[in-house]
Amino acid sequence: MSPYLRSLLPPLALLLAACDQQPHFTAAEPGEALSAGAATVRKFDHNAFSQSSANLPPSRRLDFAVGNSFFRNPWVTAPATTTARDGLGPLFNTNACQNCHIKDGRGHPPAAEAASAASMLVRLSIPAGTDDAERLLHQGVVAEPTYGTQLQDMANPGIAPEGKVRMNYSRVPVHFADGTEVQLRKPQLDVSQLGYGPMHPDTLFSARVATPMIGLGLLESISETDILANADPDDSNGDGISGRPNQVWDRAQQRTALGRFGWKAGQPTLNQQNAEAFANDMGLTSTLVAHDNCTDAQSDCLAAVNGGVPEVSDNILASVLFYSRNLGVPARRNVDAPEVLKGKGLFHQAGCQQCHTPRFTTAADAVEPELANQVIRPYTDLLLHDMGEGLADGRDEFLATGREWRTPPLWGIGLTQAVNGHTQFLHDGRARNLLEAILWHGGEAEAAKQHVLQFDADERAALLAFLNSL
Ligand code: HEC
Ligand code: HEC
Ligand SMILES: [Ca+2]
Ligand SMILES: [Ca+2]
Ligand SMILES: [Ca+2]
Repeated sequence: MSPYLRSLLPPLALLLAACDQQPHFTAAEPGEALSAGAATVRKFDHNAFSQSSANLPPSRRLDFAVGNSFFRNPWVTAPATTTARDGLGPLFNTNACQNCHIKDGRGHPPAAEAASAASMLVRLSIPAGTDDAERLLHQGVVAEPTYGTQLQDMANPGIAPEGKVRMNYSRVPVHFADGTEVQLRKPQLDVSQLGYGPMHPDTLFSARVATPMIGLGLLESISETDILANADPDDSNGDGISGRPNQVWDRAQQRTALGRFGWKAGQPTLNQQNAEAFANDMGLTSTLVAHDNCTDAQSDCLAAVNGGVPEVSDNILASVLFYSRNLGVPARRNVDAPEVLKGKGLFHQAGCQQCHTPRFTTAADAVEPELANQVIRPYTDLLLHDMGEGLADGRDEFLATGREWRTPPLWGIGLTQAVNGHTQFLHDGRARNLLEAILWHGGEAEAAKQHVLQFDADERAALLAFLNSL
């Protein structure tokens, strides 16, 4: 190396160090502990996710309680004396919303000895053909001809359940720069005991655990403009992160709309998400989703008695909507602890906030007055990202490709153990803790993961302390 070049080196190193200068947090921002603004609740035990928004006036708490009862209590097979909540099935996954959204928190993959997959469901479809444009527009997928768009592993007496779902795992080692090894578990879905004969040979499967129910009305109240402002479909700023909105069918509006809910943002509104859950997960019709989940090939299912038309009245659907919009988000803990602040700095240094957007202000014309104009900290952009081959399900859903997933919100994630008694994360619950969840990141998030792989033990602990404070 020439003396001239060598003389340049120290300043160059300094310059690089300056470029590398990352946000360093010495104190929490004002209000930072209030993840959901005025809706933030102060409960941190196993009921932390089951509280109504703190700013809900007492006059509206009764509506919340009524919605809660339809979310929590089991639905029954028709005909029954409890006509308000009959019509379960013929095919279903479980008999209550809360059996999957356990304690209003998240589901988990089935244990080896489980009778049904309960809080995890399996979506089905087949690759689209040239004449499938209409189906893709309205359903986002082409249904498997016999089993439809979802596998129901339970059924009423006399009806065949569609099959049985298992998860098998193999090990994938990952190494940190300091030599520490982590063994990830890679899931392999196993569907057996098919009730209606063989599936289409090209069937695509997507296993998904139930998501936490907190703060959903606030996510619904972020303006479309604010979400689209973070989209960068062609990565025009060259940071390796694209972020695309999903565009899905809105049944009520009869038009395409921005997708916000579900692991691939396949649903535009909470009401539609809820109505689809009633229909697909529990076999319950509503005016919004008036059809059963039986396919033309399932004659026993089609012939079964129903629980009224519709089975879920508009009143019940409205009260479940009110409930699902108003579950408060718990306040953060230890926002000023030095380790948490250090972890927050590392979160930004690794680039996690490029997708896990820390902050939004909800729209003035929100769906409910309590949800309007709130400064919220959900840690999601609600956009789709290519997360690499490791996480890919290979199954498109509207505009989302088989490698894309919606950034999930991280608020409340540190209370998963307290609420659900486990720490299984990602769309199919494959990660057994937060660190494993990060190590599965690839694709657009590959650089962020590579950053974390360079962290030493103290830095890893600080990053996790930050995530656990959310
Ligand atoms: C069999 C399990 C199961 C049942 C029963 C169930 N859900 Fe879900 N729920 C899920 C899964 C899995 C997802 C993610 C869906 C996806 O990615 O496509 C989800 C997603 C949701 C979401 C979107 C949350 C988000 O963060 O985007 C809402 C809202 C929801 N469910 C409401 C309900 C309601 C209301 C009921 C009862 C009528 C219900 N669910 C019943 C499993 C279930
Ligand atoms: C390119 C966008 C992107 C970046 C960058 C990114 N994430 Fe994620 N993150 C996602 C998506 C998308 C998922 C859901 C993937 C799945 O379930 O298959 C996810 C899932 C997670 C989960 C699990 C959430 C849950 O509810 O199961 C955690 C925890 C997480 N990310 C933390 C981080 C941290 C920490 C970083 C920085 C080191 C980071 N992420 C960087 C997009 C991103
Ligand atoms: Ca029914
Ligand atoms: Ca089915
Ligand atoms: Ca970009």
